[in-house]
Parts: sequence; structure tokens; C-alpha cells
Amino acid sequence: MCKKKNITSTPLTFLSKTFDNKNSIAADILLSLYEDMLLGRNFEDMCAQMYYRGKMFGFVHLYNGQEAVSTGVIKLLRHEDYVCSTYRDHVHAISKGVHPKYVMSELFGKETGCSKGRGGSMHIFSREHNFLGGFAFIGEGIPVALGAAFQSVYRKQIFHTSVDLNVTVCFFGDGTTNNGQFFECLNMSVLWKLPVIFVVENNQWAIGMAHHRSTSSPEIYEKAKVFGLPGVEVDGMDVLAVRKVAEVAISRARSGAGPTLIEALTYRFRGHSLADPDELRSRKEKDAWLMRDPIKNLKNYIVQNSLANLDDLNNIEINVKKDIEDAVSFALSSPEPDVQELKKYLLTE
Ligand SMILES: Cc1ncc(C[n+]2csc(CCOP(=O)(O)OP(=O)(O)O)c2C)c(N)n1
Ligand SMILES: [Mg+2]
Repeated sequence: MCKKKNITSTPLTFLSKTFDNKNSIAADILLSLYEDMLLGRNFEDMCAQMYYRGKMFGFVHLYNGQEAVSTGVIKLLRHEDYVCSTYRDHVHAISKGVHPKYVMSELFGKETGCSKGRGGSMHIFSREHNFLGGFAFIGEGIPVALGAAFQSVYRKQIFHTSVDLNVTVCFFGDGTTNNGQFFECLNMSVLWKLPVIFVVENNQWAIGMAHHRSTSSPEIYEKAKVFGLPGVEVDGMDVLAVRKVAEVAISRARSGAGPTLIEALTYRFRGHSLADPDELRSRKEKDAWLMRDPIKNLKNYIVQNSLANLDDLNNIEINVKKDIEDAVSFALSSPEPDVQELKKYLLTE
């Protein structure tokens, strides 16, 4: 019987033991991963506060609990590589280097936001960082990511550029893998050997629908086999385990060997969106996953192995909090878009 069929009653039994491969990782890398995850978590917690104070409008989907996936993959990318996200996009953008103040300002609908205040929470975009969005419709980003990967190959083959292939990473959820674009794009990515990595963040739920109830074959990584690309499952609560599989997938993509599908097993610690009372998931299930908080686990590991002292960790926490407070001040003091310019960015000039 498929191991994911029982996931809601025994959520943790199949997961790999965390932190068994860390000894070879330098302390400064561990600290930078810790900092990135903490920045994501604090950013999202602040979003919740600001949303309930009426500073943001529309739906806001937070990423709490899933930080090891964003950090584990994106922190290995180069500046010129591409990232394509979903509506749960703030933290992916921040990991890719978009400054939190431009993301916060976007959430406040301000002119200084990374999408000029016209996009909001689900449409974070940054051309400068090759961050492709931010998509409200599920699966919508997958063909876009394929296009980014295709142009990288095209430039090399047609213009004979000597630069390395850029890698495109496309994140989406377990529920989205029931959507047609997923299958079409897996097929095409293999046919064209595209430098793309599909990262499924399997947080076990699609709004209020449990993963094992909505799909005929819950092992998502195994679906890769049908199309002929590598499919790997990884513990998405362990940033170093994610980093390890991402390293292999990135070098495969960059070398021109083609795509990889990564299924990261994770969990969102909050409701589907800030409007969701989150009453469908059991307390027992939530508590079991909270015990595996990727940020707390990495911190414990760093402390227990004396890889940094508490002062270093405290300083990171203080600096992260300050960055988030600065982001809020920036967003609050930024101007609203001019209503006369409502249509300004609809067409390229
Ligand atoms: C094409 C389309 N159909 C339906 C929806 C409504 N919808 C919004 S979120 C969601 C569930 C997606 O779940 P998953 O892919 O697991 O992502 P998660 O929210 O867990 O990150 C659905 C069906 C949508 N946004 N787009
Ligand atoms: Mg999901």
C-alpha cells in the first residue's frame, strides 16, 4: 500500500531521519541558511500582523513551515537563474534576493512595491532577480518556467553563446500536480532536455482537501518515471537534505542533461490563507509536524555541535527582526500608486 495513503493518521512515520548528513557543511553556510529561513518566517509572521491590522487586501497565503524548501533550493542558485513561484510566493522571492521591503511594500499596494503595487501578495515579480512570479491560478507558472528554460537552451544553440545554461526552478504544490499543465510540461521538458527543476512542495493539503484523497497515485515523485526524468523524494523539513538533492538537480540542469522532479515532503503551519480558520486539519497532525520545525531543528543542531555560539545566533535574530521592521516602515511611508496611472503597466512601453 502506498505510504502516503495513511499520511493524515500517521504523518511522520515515513520521513527520513533529519540531520544525518551535516558534518561536511561549513558553519558559515549553515548560518546563512538559518538566516534565510528565519527571514522568511519573520516576514510571514509580520504579514499576518499587518493583514489583521487592515494593511493588506485580498488573499494572503503564508509559507510558515515550508522554509527549508525555499532556502534549500534557491540559495544554491546563481543570480541569473530563474525562479517561478505560486500564490505562496513571498518567501521564494526573498530567498532569491528581492529585498523584503519591496515585497512588503507590494503587499501594502504601494508604488515602491516590486510589482509597483499593482500585483499584491499573489503577484510578486522582479525582473532584476529573474523572479518570474507570483501566479494566482494553480499550475499557471509551470509553462512559464518551461519557456524560461527553453530560451536559455535556445540562446546557446542558436546564438552559440559560451555562457552556462541558466537553470529555472519551478515551485508548486501537491494539489497542482493533478492539473494538466504539470503532465504536459514534464513531457515537453524531457523531449527538449530543458534545464528546469520542478519542485513540488507536498504540504499534504490543497486548501481543505487531503493529498491522498485527491490523487489516484499519491507518490508524486514516481510520476517522473513515466516521462523519463529523475524523480526524487526528500524530507522538506530538513534544509540540508533539500540542499543535497537540489545540488544534484542543478548541476544536471546546468550541464544540459535535462530536468528533475523533486517532491519535498513538508507542511504549512498556518491555514491555507489568512482568511482560512484552518479547522479541517487535526490538532494531532499539526502538532506532529510542528515538532519538526525546520528552523528550530537547524538551530538545535548548530548549538549542539558548537558550530556557532548563542551570541552569533542571537545577532542573526536581532538583525532579521530589524530588517522586517524596516520593511514595514518603508511600506507604511511609501506613496500609493497614482490613480491616473492605473493602466500604466498593462502594456510594455
Ligand atoms: C486553475 C485553478 N483552479 C483552482 C484554483 C483554486 N485553488 C486555489 S489554491 C488551490 C489548492 C492548491 O493546493 P496546492 O497545489 O497543494 O498548493 P498549496 O496551497 O498547498 O501550497 C486551489 C484548488 C486556482 N487557484 N486555480
Ligand atoms: Mg498543498
